[in-house]
Amino acid sequence: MKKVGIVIGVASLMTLGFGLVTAHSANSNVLYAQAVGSKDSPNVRGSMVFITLASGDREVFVRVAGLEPNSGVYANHVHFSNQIPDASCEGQNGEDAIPLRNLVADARGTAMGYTYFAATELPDLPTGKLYFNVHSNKPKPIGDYIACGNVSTVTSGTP
Ligand SMILES: [Cu+2]
Repeated sequence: MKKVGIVIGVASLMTLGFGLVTAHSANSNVLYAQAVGSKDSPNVRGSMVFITLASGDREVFVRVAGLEPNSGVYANHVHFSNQIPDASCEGQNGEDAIPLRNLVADARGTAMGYTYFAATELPDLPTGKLYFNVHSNKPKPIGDYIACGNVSTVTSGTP
């Protein structure tokens, strides 16, 4: 079972040290991932939208479907690697992660999540590739991934 390293808190994020830091721009920036189910969970699917506002604050919206109805709480993260530039769903090789608010499956097996980071809480993002994982909640609270989507970027606004 792949071990997942989870970064909790800003201090940890900062000590992991992104020399790879980009300055805030006046543009808003949108990251997006469409997650598809793993081999063992082909029905799970979802979307993740990660918005950086012009202020530098960030909002993350997640919707996941295809979970077992009322099946509890699911961890979900944006994964990356400080060691390699090309972390991906296929590799599941992003040992670092930005934790998002837990998802809770409803009676239809759907879950929605919203996570907010003030600019000071999450001032910088890694420059390497990112992917979005939804994790199984069994046999342990944060298990193997059950759905994943590689993250792509859309930039808008006046340069
Ligand atoms: Cu994770």
